[in-house]
Amino acid sequence: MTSSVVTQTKAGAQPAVKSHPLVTAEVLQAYQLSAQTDILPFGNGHINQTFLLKDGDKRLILQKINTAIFPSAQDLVQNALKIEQHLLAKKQQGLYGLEVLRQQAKADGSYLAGTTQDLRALQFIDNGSSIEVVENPAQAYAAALTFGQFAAALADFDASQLVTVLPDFHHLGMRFMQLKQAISADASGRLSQCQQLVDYCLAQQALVAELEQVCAALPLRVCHNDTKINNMLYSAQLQRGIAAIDLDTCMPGYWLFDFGDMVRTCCSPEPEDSLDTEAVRVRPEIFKALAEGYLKGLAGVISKAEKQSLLLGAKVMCLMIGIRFLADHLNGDRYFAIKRPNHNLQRAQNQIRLYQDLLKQEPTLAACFSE
Ligand code: ADP
Ligand code: GN1
Ligand code: MG
Repeated sequence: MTSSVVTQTKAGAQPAVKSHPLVTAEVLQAYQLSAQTDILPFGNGHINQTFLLKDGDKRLILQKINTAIFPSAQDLVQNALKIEQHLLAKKQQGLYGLEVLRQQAKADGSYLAGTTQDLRALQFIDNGSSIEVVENPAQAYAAALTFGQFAAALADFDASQLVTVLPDFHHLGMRFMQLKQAISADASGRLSQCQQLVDYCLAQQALVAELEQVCAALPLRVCHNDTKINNMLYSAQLQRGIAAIDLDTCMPGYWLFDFGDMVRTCCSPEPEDSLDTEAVRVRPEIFKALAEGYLKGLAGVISKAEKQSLLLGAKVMCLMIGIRFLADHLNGDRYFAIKRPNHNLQRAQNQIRLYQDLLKQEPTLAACFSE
């Protein structure tokens, strides 16, 4: 079993440097940081590039937004500011106990920096820890409670204020279409290497209709849409959640997606790219703790139909990310950052294995939602 990787956000995992091609003197100055600032590559995100900036006691998170994926950095910041304002108001009324992720303005009051205006800063949330693998049910409960409380606080937020930055992000039918396009193009000549996995995925398309039918009866909600375990922060000793972070994908959706992504990233004892696929499985005690934590966070807000849809969300999210990794492998790794050859294929194999174990355990896991 792989032990969890803790990124104590007080210190970066990689050595600090004093200069970086992206973090120029102008950028530091714009955010009122000195030329002595330490720059540390930070976190394990697949899309954006994240740095921790340390200037004496001052700390900021700086991110280069991947504009190949998020074409408008401005839209991301505007969405995040609206969510921030809503959560801060809730906090003031004593209705939200978590830290609020806050965008950091530059000295001139605007938010974006850099020659291509794709850098943005976030206030550093102190004493937070993020992990890659959940170790026990208490950690799973805390993560799900955090995302549940975040969703509950946004239940009365007017989602039409948000720009849909990634249309059809969790549209399973569209993800199958993208996989089929990648198969037809076979742009990197990799199809023959993974034909079996491709065939298996294509045989799962019945889930598209099932999902559409279930969603038709559910309310549209403001969703986080990327509730993987490293997109929340724990307290230093991992006893409780302190914040939901990485709000770039906050858009209208269904809560089953957010629950599903938690199952996807918490239930396995292995990280999503582990090569030990034999060890990839759904730990039922973690699943149960996620269900309890999420339902607690959403108590009084979540409907019976939504509650009954959560297990489907787990299947959909494991399958969907498997398909996305596989399509990206076939396309030549154009979307998700990779650290080794065949990384996306390995991620796909891992996540499909998790999906298969979910199918196997479905009847017993369903008991978590029966009252
Ligand atoms: P990406 O979009 O690339 O996934 P994230 O916004 O998730 O980037 O940030 C990457 C990591 O940086 C997180 O997993 C977390 O460990 C850390 N992090 C991000 N924002 C903050 C913050 N405001 N305070 C403390 N740590 C943060
Ligand atoms: C990406 O940015 P990050 O690493 O938090 C991706 C998610 C995937 C996840 C898989 C905008 O999340 O949808 O589920 O990788 N984000 C985007 O680990 O595509
Ligand atoms: Mg992230």
